[in-house]
This record gives sequence, structure tokens and C-alpha cells, in this order.
Amino acid sequence: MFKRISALLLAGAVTMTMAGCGGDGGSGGSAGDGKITMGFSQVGAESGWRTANTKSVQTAAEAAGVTLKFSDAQQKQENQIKAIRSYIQQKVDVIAFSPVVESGWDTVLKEAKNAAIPVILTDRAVDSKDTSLYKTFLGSDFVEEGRKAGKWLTEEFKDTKDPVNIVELQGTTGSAPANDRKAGFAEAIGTDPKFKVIASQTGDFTRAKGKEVMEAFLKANPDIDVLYAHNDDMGLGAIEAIEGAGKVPGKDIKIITIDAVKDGMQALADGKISYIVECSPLLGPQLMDLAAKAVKGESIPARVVTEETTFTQEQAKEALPSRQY
Ligand code: GYE
Repeated sequence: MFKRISALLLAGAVTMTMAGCGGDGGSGGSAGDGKITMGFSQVGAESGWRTANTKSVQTAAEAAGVTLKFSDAQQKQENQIKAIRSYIQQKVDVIAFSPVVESGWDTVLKEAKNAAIPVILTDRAVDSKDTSLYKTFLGSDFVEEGRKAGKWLTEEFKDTKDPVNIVELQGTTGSAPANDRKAGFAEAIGTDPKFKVIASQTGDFTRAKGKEVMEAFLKANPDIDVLYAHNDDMGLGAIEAIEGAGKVPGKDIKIITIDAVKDGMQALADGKISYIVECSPLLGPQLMDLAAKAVKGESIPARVVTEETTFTQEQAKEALPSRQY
């Protein structure tokens, strides 16, 4: 009890009623006008997308009057588990996190559930069978993103008779976006034997790794027609590798990426990237909304999908000036 009170004082959440602490086995909801404290465990700072996502969450928390306890897991699941445990100990009102990989969360999610602290998955999903371990999953449909990338490719090469040699830079191994973007793309190109994925490896969603792996791809395969990168940053790293190998990105090798962050959109407008599937990082406002409802014990949808579009080179030129991230 005393511990609980001092934790609340430390968090500056003195107006919160005891019923809001979630220790009563009830809804775990904050009563009245009590300020909400959210523990948020971010994946890391691996990409432009991630930086924009962090900013969105921090800005939205401030705007909603939510006290945000933020931690960066540096792409390590063990760091996220530690952060979540510490949020449970601090008796935050709600926990939100973007799981670096899909599996291995059941134990810690059960701990949160036993403490009656609602959990919201944001951006990435978990593969837990027991969906009562979290309130909702807010984020993109990554399979659909992969399909959109594959559809563009089949359309672009529909009149080509020759085989189309594709290399793929996957996101972080075991992460929902890497698994799903691979599956959606494979589904979209799968029926036509003309399309051949000749190499597929992780670039961990970073520019440096994207460059390094693309260099290896180029050395091993003299005849690459297309690069499919699971995010802009890996695509941008790969562009450096392609130019370094004396080839012209966007011409000798067509490039498809996902995210549509500013640097990616600039490369698209410059003709170096051929097509980008958008994935919005601006999840903060919706997250704060869902969190407020979850804390009050109101029902929220089990899945909230972000609305997204795609960009050609022409569309990128138009969209760039007003791009927020
Ligand atoms: O596409 C990538 C980031 O989980 C959707 O993570 C996110 C992905 C995003 O590192 O750039």
C-alpha cells in the first residue's frame, strides 16, 4: 500500500484515486479525472519510421495529459520484458508496447493481467494464443503491405517474358512486419514462375545492415532485376551498395520499399526507388484514445488497423512538401 502511494507520488499522479491502481482485480480503470500513467516500451531507434513513431507517441501523450514512462529496448526482447516488469511493479495504469518479435510474451503478459493492468499492442503483433492477454492491437496490416508491393511488381513486369530476379531484404527476424511482409509479397507473386526470389536475408530494418547485405547480394548475383526491402531505411542503405557497385538504382535494379518516410519519399521522387507502400508511424493519438478507454474499463475493438496508401515516383513529388515525417 505505502509502496503504491509513493510510486504514485513519484509519478506525479497524486490526483489518481486508489480505485485507479488496478490492484482490486476489477477493471483496473482510473476513476474520475485521474491522470493516466502509461508505461511504453519502444522497440528501439532502428529506422526513420521508428523515430517518427516515438515522436508521435510522446507528443500525443503530452496532448492527452498522459504521464508517459518511456523506454527504448534497443531491438532486444529481454529489455522489453524487463521494462514491462518494471511498469507492473510501478503500478502504471496501462502498458503499451511494440513487440520486437512475435513470440515469447505469454509469461510477462500474464503477469500484467494478474496485476489487472491493461496492455495495448501498438505497431507490432504477438503470436500469443490467449488473446485475453492484451486489450487490442493497433497498427498496420503488414500482410496487405507485402501484397501491395508484390502487386506493383507483377504489374510492372507483366509484359516481360524473361525471368525477373528478385532479392529481398527482410526486417528483423521473427518480427511481425518481417514475417507478414514476406508472406504477403510471396502470395502476390507466387502464382507466376517468372518471378524468382533468388536471395532473401535480414537487414534488421537498418540502413547499415541493408547496405551490407545488399553488397553481398550484388557480389553473389550478377543479374538482379528487383530489390524488395521491408522498409525504406534498408532500401536506402542498399542504394549506396548498388551505386558503389557501379549500377543505377531505380533503373538497373528496380526498388520497392515500405514505410514512406521523408528520406524514402525523396529517393522515390529522385527516381532511385521505384515504388513505396506506406506504413504510418503516427499511431500516438489513437493509442492515447484507446488507452483512456481501456483504463476506464470501456470496451474497445480487438483490432484497430491503420489506413495507408502507396506512392509512385510522381505521387512522391506531390506528397513530399506536406509530408510530416
Ligand atoms: O516498417 C520499420 C521499423 O514495425 C512497422 O519497424 C514497423 C517497422 C517499420 O523499423 O521501418
